[in-house]
Amino acid sequence: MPEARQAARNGLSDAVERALRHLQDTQSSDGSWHGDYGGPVFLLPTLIAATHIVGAPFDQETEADFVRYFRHEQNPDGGWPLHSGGESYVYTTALCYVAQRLLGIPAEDPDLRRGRAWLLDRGGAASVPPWGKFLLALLNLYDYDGVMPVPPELWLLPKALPAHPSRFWCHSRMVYLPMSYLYGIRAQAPLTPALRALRDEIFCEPFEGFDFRASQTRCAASDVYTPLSRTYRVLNGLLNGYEAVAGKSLRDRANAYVLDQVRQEDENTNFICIGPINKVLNMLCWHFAEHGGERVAAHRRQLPEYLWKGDHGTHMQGYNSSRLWDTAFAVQAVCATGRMDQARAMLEEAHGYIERNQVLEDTPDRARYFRDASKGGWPFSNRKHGWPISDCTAEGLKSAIALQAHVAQPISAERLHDAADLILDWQNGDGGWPTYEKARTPSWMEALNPSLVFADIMVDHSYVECTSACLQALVGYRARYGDTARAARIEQAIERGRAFLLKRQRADGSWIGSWGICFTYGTWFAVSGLRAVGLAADATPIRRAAAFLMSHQLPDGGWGETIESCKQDSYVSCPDGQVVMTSWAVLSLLQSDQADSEAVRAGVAFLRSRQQPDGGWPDETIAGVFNRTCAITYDNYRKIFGLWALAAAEPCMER
Ligand code: LAN
Repeated sequence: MPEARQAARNGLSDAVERALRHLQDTQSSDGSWHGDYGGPVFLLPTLIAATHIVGAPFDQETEADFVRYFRHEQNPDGGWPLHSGGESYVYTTALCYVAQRLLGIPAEDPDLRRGRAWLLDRGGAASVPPWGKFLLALLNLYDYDGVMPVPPELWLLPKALPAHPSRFWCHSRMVYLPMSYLYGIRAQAPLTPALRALRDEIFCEPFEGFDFRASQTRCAASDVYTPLSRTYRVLNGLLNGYEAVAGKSLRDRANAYVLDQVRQEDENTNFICIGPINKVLNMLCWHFAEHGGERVAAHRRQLPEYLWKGDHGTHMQGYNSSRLWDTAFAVQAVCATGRMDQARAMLEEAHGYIERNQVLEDTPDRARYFRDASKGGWPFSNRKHGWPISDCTAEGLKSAIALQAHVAQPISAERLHDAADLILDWQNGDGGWPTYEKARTPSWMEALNPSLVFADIMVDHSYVECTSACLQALVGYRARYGDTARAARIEQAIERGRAFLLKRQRADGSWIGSWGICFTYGTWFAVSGLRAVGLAADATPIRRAAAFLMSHQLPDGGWGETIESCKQDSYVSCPDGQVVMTSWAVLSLLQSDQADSEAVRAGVAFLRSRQQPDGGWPDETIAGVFNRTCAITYDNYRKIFGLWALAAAEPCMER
């Protein structure tokens, strides 16, 4: 055996064992892995604003820990970033400033002074992007004249219109829903001395007499990623015209319609809601509609689902955990080690979590509430949340199949058939898979994105990651249940999905990722998907992918990308290798004809050099992203993908 290979091999199985044990040691009692799902900084101040309006503060200890979080996230320039570690935004600076004031920090506090100076230098509240202005209006810190109109009546338009709100990507739809109600009733907190003081602090001009209407579409350059389209500007003019003449009876009807939709979303999700923003806004709807009452209380009871107490304070997470997703990956990483017997107890527990958290029924009256089928799907977090997702369903199905022979009570074939059916139904016309729902409107509807801060929020496009995961799941399902009634549909779906992935490969051999940073993530998914559907390790697309990855390997043997890759649409390296991205790159190369290469050996050596005595890996740059601009933390990725990459490399190194 050549010396280099021998060196690479030495101790590798010990590293795998240690990583495996670390995974085992950190498994939660419910069989899943729990970790921080933070990162976005705009969530906590939104929550604090809402609880202030509702008049339901947190206990003192928690509030002090919120402040600790804000202090930790503040940038040296005084501002607050959109996501941990990012550059300062006017949006988050205004919101974090206001939230801390509401928590009782005085305006003269030196950190708040710095924050205020940064904000006022960039135009103050008038330069806050639309969602921020909306929140300020709720707090009575902005006039509704300065808020881009979101009339609830749009929900009453003919459903066949491509711009009907029911056709938006579900996350935008579910945020727009409560927003349109709150806008429709011009919901506003009563003006208190504390709020009056804030009006003097966050504006560059006196609040009284300020031309709010003219400020509607104003936004600081630091915050703009997707400028308002001309189409939206025209639409915004029309909506303002409509607002001037809107009649009471239609408004009342629209409000009642919207509130019923809000009610159904709350009930479908056990008051967790699809995401953190609509969670908070739905709670506010009930505060204003029912002046408190049982629904507000039910919302408050579920708030802890979203909170995470970390080393640097307590914050609001981007979802009510990533448990199902992480558990499905953890299972696959363990299976890659081949040490099923040794890991039997851990796998049994993990399987239990996956089994208990499959969604077993559709939501009630689902057509009326614009919901696709859910039965058989898996969510990202837990069953209580209730919204199944294409790739979470795929990863759930893959891991359930992988564990069938290793657990006492495997999930029934019926339930796996349901999952396969759902995956088949979700495939988009272009052959790819969306996140939650089959695309309901053409891609050009992105022109109606009013957020300025995010991209790709209007349409549930087809994604490389979702497509790859669904293809892998269908291939696994076909191998296990080849002769079911769906066989022909599966063949066709696989063919179309494969064509989609091939078409999305870029000239440089990479694929862009949308939910992880960035090209290493997208390329890992695409390579795994294409290999699963039958491409050979030396097929041209796989070779091109390998060449792409190898061209970005860092001198330390690792790979690392920053969120700038997502924003700029081209590879932007970190100075040093990162464990998660290195793992994705190694896992991709291992599936190519470069499995036995210096690049892989150096990647594995990098991973081993970073492994800690307990078998885990230290914290590093954020690996997750959404809507191109906002990073989100996947706490468990280091230990899961680190293990997976080492385990997958083990047999190659031993050849
Ligand atoms: C998520 C979390 C999970 C993620 C994956 C399953 C990993 C992905 O493969 C598909 C997309 C999905 C479901 C996803 C979409 C966008 C979400 C919901 C998030 C990143 C978590 C938070 C984010 C949500 C939009 C944040 C709220 C902010 C708004 C702009 C509404």
